[in-house]
Amino acid sequence: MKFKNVAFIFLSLGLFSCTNDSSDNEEAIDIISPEDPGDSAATCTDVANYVFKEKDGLVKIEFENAVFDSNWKLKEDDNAASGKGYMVWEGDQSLSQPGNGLATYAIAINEAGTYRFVWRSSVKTGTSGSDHNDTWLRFNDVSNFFAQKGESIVYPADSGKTPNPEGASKDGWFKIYRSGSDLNFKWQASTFDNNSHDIFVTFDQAGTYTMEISARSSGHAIDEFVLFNESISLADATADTAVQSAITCNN
Ligand SMILES: [Ca+2]
Repeated sequence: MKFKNVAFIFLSLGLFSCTNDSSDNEEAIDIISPEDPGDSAATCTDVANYVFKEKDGLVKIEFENAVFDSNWKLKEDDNAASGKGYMVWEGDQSLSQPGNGLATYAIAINEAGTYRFVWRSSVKTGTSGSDHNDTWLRFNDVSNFFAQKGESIVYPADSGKTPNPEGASKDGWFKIYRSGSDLNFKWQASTFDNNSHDIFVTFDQAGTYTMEISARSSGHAIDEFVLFNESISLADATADTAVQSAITCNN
């Protein structure tokens, strides 16, 4: 009974604190999160207002948690996909022109630094691992968006930085591909044709940044993605047990 009473006191203090915050700031922040359901009466219901919160050097987001063009289709036919399912582009291919089928994610970074980007994707059209295997990605408001393999560092074409990768790149966008004959969902994000470079983003200060994706290959299916800093391994960041980022509302 004593423990229950103590818990009740803390809960009460927490609610009192939230109430004060709300009255001090008209833009009260609503929270939904698997680990912190927050006030059940104030959840973020409009995906257009989602802001994903980095915690302990990790951002982990279900790809389907964004506003999409109607040619991006939500599919629930693959049990290997997490969350509500995965998105697959069923519109025209846009192999040389990024910006079609655009979707954005607002990401709140608390711990500045360089984060590696990886997504979990699959090939849903054809039987080749080198076709229908890529989508465009851009971070246009960060201090650095680059790809690296050993000593080799490349920047998106038209970003004002060089060198640029071999293969498609334009207007600050990288073509992000997966490779290999295994077409099922797996964690991989590479750019630079036939010379797979890993993808990195540097956030030089805390703040909310915009990640953009746009359609390139039809049949490329994406389930989720992560951004993680040097404090976390790729294995830990992409583990099923890694917690999805908490979501707040931007209004
Ligand atoms: Ca998903």
